Order: sequence, then structure tokens, then C-alpha cells
Amino acid sequence: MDGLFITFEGNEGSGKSTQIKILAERLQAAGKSPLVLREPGGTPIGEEIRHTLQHSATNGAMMPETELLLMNASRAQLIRESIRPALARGQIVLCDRFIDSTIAYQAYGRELHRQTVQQVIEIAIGETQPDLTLMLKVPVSVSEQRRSARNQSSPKTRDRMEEAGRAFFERVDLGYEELSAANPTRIRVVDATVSIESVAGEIWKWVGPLIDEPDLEGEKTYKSLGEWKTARLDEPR
Ligand code: ATM
Repeated sequence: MDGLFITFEGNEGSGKSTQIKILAERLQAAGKSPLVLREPGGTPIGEEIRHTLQHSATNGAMMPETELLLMNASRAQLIRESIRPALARGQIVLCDRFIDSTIAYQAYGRELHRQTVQQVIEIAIGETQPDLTLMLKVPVSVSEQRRSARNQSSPKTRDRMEEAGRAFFERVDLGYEELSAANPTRIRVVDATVSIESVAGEIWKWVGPLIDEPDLEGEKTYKSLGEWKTARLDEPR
């Protein structure tokens, strides 16, 4: 039976990692064994690509097209090595960033041609789409404040992706907004300016109803179990 593929999106400082950890623990408490992954990265090959993209000392001259291809090289590996096998085993997969990051950062942020970006994504993912995407939303100004507070309290290694200016992150934000508006069933926007507990509660409202099993009749009317589950989110709660 198909598993469930949930992705997390949002700008830096939106609290994705904290929320993924809380959700994974909650799913474990409900008897599930979620697989937690991140992009770029998530496999040994992907983590090497992540280093090249973000931290290597020589990545300053990287071109936007190179960035697009590397993000999707990491993704092509992750999909085939980890995500599809886990979904085929019926596992729940939680992924920190996925295709919406590429559209927001490479198409809107780097201003690459949207159709080209879409084509490259399709090569990487084939038919594998998220069932649900949780978009953690904080304004760009809050993202900046949280990022600089974090860097001051625990200075980390240089990250090329964070070196872009305010205008870049404003475009990324617009990209996320337009993606959410265009995909209102798959993408659920969560206000991430409130407390960690409130954000976790909101996320559980979306994920909780998805973790029980359908009756066979209901399942047959949908292409996949994931589609059945996501459609249930629109039922009155
Ligand atoms: P985090 O794991 O800290 O979220 O960083 C990943 C970075 O890669 C993040 N950058 N910032 N700032 C977003 C970026 N990214 C893309 O630009 N395109 C992609 O397709 C993905 C998956 C991530």
C-alpha cells in the first residue's frame, strides 16, 4: 500500500526543522515510523551535492543554471534511493523542502525561466508528487531577524544560499505565495509567527486525519491513497 509523502516549505527561520521533529515524534507516538529527509541532501550523494551548493570554499562562482541542476541531481537520487522505496513500504515520508523550493528559489529568486525549471524538476521526480505540503509562513523581515539571531548565538559555516540580498528573498516569498494560491489543496499555509506549540497544533490538524486507513470503496474512487487522504482535508473539521 502507498505511504504518505509530506513536504515542508518556508523561508529561513520559519521553524521547519523544529516542526518536522515535533511531527515525527507525534507520529511515532501514534505507532508510525516516519522517514525524515531533507533537500538538498538526504542521501550520501545528495549530502555531497549539498556541501557543493552551500558550504564549499569554491562555490562563489556558481551559476543559477548549475544551482538548478545540482538541486535536482540531489533530488533525483533522493527520490529513487529513499522516497519511492519508503512509500512502497507504506511509510510516511517527511521531507524538509522539495519541488516548491526550486520554483520559489530558482524560478522566482534566481529568475530562471519557469518552464525550464519545471522541466528539470520533472526529470528529477517523474510521477512522485507530495500528497501534502505544509507551508510555514513568516514575513521576510521576521525571517531576517531570526536568521541573524541564530547566526549570532551559534555562528555556523558560511552558506552561499544565504548570501543573496533582500530583493532575492522577497521574490522567493512571492513565489511561495503564488504557489500556495495555485495549489490550495496540496499546499496548506500555516502561520509560523505564533508559538512553537500553536504551529505544531495547526500542523497536526492537517496531518492527524491522514494517518488512518480508508475503507476500500473510498480508496477506489481516487488515483492513489495519498490523493484520497489529501481530499479528506477539505471535509468539514
Ligand atoms: P536549509 O536546509 O537550511 O533550508 O537550506 C537549503 C537551502 O537551499 C535554502 N536556502 N536558503 N536560504 C533553500 C535552498 N534550496 C533551493 O534553492 N532550491 C531547492 O530546490 C531546494 C530544495 C533548496
